[in-house]
Amino acid sequence: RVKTLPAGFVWGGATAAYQVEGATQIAGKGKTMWDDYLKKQGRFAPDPASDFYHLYPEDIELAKLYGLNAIRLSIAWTRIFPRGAGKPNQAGVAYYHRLFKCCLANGLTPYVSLHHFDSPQALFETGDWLNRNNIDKFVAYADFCFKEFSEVKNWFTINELISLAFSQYIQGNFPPNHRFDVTGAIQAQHNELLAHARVVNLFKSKGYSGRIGLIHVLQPIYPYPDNAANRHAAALEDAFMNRFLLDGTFKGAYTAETMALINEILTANHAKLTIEPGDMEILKQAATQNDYFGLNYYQPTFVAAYQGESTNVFNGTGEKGTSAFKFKGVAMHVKNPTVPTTDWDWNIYPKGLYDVLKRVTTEYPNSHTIYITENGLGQKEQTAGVGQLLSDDKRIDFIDQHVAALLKARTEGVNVQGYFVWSLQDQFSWANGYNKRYGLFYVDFATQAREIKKSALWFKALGATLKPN
Ligand code: BGP
Repeated sequence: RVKTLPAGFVWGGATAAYQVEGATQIAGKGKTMWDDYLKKQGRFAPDPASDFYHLYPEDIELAKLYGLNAIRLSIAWTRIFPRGAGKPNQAGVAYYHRLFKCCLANGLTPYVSLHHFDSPQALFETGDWLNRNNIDKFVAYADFCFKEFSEVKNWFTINELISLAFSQYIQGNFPPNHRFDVTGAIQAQHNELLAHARVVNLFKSKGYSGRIGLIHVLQPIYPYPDNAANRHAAALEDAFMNRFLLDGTFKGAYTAETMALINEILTANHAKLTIEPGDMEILKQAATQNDYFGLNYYQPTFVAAYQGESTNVFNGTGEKGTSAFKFKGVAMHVKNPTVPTTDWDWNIYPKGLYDVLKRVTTEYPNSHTIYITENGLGQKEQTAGVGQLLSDDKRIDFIDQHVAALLKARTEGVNVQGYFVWSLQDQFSWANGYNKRYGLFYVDFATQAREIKKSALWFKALGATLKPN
């Protein structure tokens, strides 16, 4: 399908600190909200992950060798401020300087997030994003990073605001594991938006050099079958999963139509959202100041109307067909039999990427410059053996179809400037553990040996078509 990439296109691989670094107990690092939780859960541990803390030179070398020109990284807040605030930990600061230096020396532009699901345990205990004092701490941490890491020119505040809010308070598969705590989920969305907006406003008012934005995962919600009741259910779920955050980010206001849908959900669930005086001014000020927009896309959801009690079953093991989701007064997820799914019941639907790109461009002009900051296929894989190439044709097909969809949107005027595959190398998955692999490079987690997958060769071949702008 895809034969060439546009001149100047950003062609990268994505990582997140906690999912790749390992080394969670060394060099003064503080605990995140995951350390004690994963220990107690006993399913899998955050160490060694992909031991990127030590092996980053090798992974960056591979990325360069296989045609990438950019890399998504995140800074672990607790390497810099072990308890979220206070005195910076110099060993952590030095580590990220070394890491960024290595990226730049190898021709990989670092795109760096400040928060990728890894809130400090000390702040998590006081309410995480639900405690507004923690927003002040995030702003101080961001300011420190902007000043300290001036070699970074591309920043993102928070990764996937909805995934945190939804997984923590609705689905219950991230700590603190609340289920259908609708008040928690909507308040977390609003507070995360505030945190993002305050950091953008600070970045601009202090005149830091470089670009700043945030990352949303967009999940188009389609009625299935298509009828009036299901269309309304789709509008409700869309408001909760996408529209509230897009409005807050790029309009700096929740429109009356959005709030009508949100209020319908809040009423059905006896929930409430608190907006304090001054909040909307902060969002408004930031809405026109985002330099770019990181868009993650994996899959759409097909929904039907649902008025019964809320229930959900999360497929965290890759046993096809085990997931279920029903949200009172919102929608239930249904299977569209014409759409293939992964073993984790994720719909494979490249047109959804085209649809969300068209949507944001039409409805949110302030999202003017877009990067696909995550997209990829998770599956179980086994080593092909020494000197052998691991065949991952399904992944190649998946990426190929999605890059084709984004290039189609681009020819129709959507300003997409780059694509980061999730993920650069295999890493563990937050709620699924080590057997859901996404990488261009296979990681043997026992020996930490890297192996080349066929998708890396495909990536390299396309990277070779890149001409500078
Ligand atoms: C996104 C996250 C990533 C990554 C990815 C794949 O939501 O930003 O950190 O984990 O999804 O999801 P999963 O690991 O659940 O398959």
